[in-house]
Amino acid sequence: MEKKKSIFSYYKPYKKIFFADMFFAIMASIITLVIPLVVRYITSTVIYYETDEAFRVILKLGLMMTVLILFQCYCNYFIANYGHVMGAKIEYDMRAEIFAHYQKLPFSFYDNQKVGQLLSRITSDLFDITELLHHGPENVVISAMKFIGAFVILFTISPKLTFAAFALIPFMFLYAWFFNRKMKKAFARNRVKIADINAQIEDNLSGIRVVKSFANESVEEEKFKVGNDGFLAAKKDSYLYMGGYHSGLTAFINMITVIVLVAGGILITKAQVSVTDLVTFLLYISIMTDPVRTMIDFAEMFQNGYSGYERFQEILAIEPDIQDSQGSEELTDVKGTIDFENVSFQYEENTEKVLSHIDLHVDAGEYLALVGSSGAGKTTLCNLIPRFYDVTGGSIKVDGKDVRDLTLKSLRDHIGIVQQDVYLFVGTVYDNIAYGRPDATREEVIEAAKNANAHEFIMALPDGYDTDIGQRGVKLSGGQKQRLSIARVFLKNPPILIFDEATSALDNESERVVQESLEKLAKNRTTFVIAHRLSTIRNAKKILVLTENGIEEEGTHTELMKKNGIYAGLYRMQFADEEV
Ligand code: DGT
Ligand code: MG
Repeated sequence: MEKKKSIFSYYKPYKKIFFADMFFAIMASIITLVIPLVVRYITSTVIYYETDEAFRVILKLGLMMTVLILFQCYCNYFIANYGHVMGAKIEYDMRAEIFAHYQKLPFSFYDNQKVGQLLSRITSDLFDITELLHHGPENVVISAMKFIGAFVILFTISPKLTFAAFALIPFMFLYAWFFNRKMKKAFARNRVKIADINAQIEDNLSGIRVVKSFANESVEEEKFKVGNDGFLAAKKDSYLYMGGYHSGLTAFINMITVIVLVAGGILITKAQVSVTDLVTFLLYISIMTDPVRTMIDFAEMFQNGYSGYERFQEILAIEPDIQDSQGSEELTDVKGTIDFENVSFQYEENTEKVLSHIDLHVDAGEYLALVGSSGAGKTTLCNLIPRFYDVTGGSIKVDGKDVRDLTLKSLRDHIGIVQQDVYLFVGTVYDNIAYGRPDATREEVIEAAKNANAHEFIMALPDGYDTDIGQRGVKLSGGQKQRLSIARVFLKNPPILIFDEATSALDNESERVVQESLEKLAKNRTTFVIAHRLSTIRNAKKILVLTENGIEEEGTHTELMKKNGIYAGLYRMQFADEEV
């Protein structure tokens, strides 16, 4: 992947709009500077013309100013419309880039991240960045033009009065800088507080069923009050500084007016400036004080935008550690033999190994069951085959080829997994099954649902296959969700299958039906089945017993029962449970 991109590179596709934006910004500020000069020309020169002549000239000037103002209006319109659109387009590009990057990052990345924070990278951080990218250059140009322009024009009229007019500017700047910083810090605290509140609300609403089952509504309200109080306190703080900032700046501007009036008045009495000069100065006051405010805002915008950009780059700089290696080949014509050769695995450095020295050969088309106590590493072992994680020692081979030498897409296209925690997307039943193979026909989708013993319950839903299942499938039962996720894999129809507790949420009757279709589907496919209910795997050709020490027992049900070891113990225990 390319190294850190410069922030300017995002302007590249929009160079034309960018320069047009700058051009119109310059034009708009020039017109702002020119209008008072026209006024000055009228009050100093034109009014002394002959009446008719003066009338003509004033009308002409009025017309010219109207044209200028119309043009300025267009300039401002261009900046506000196309400038913002450019910002939005840059935001679009950046958002697409970071979203695509999220898709590439491996499981291990997401294990240690909070979804809320990753979300804010895409939303609020990007907004800050594009505000800076769009308004930043334009604000700098406009402010510099106005400030310097006003200074130069006034200085040529009267250096003394210019000094008086600009005397307060440094103090105004310091004052604005101080209050703005305080204010923005307070606003930043607000954002943190509101983020806390949002997180709390999200947590509460997702767990609302638990809250109610414990009748803990008042406890939740108490917890919420703490966050809500914190937010109120932070807001009060920010309004304190906001009040100081705005009222102070207005006072400064008014004070500058007073100073100009006083100094101008004195200079008029000494005949060093004219009334026209004084009027001109008064007209320029807002033009020269505006940039102070704008530049202070810009400093703030720059800070937010740039730190947002750095966070954005931080994410983009994370190389997905699981990606296609150089010269990786496509997996085609899959037979389905799988070999674990001395495989070891740990999730993170300096943690205990979850798997160590696993050796395992699975023939193509073999039906293999994995049993073992909770936490033994069954799910982990299966996750290594499609490279959700890479082994930390040894290697895994599919059809004799190391999985790390195959393209991820072709590898995963040939493996179907029903995961232990079912995840369904927002949408309809149909969409969720079709996710297994987006180009499938409706008949194929229904066929898959029938095989997963889901067709009947789907038809009983209000809109059948087009029923909306709610967020994460809340409108379905646990077993119904599981059957949809099985149907999804039936539809995908891959040569290698992994069922991780796929039927654990089903009643005996549905389990038997799904089990039958599973076994039908498993014919001629390499299949891994993880099951706690040992009755479901009695037919497996090979049963592996996984413990902390690795694979401790291996054989068919009959062999393992005869051996009278761990498996036999587990089996008898369940059998005894079922007797009761
Ligand atoms: P189960 O589903 O309860 O029957 O248990 P298994 O056998 O499927 O266990 P498994 O593979 O999910 O977990 C094995 C160990 O690895 C267990 O001590 C928890 C740990 N583990 C699982 N997933 C992660 C993970 O994403 N990150 C870290 N650091 N550890 C994990
Ligand atoms: Mg598991």
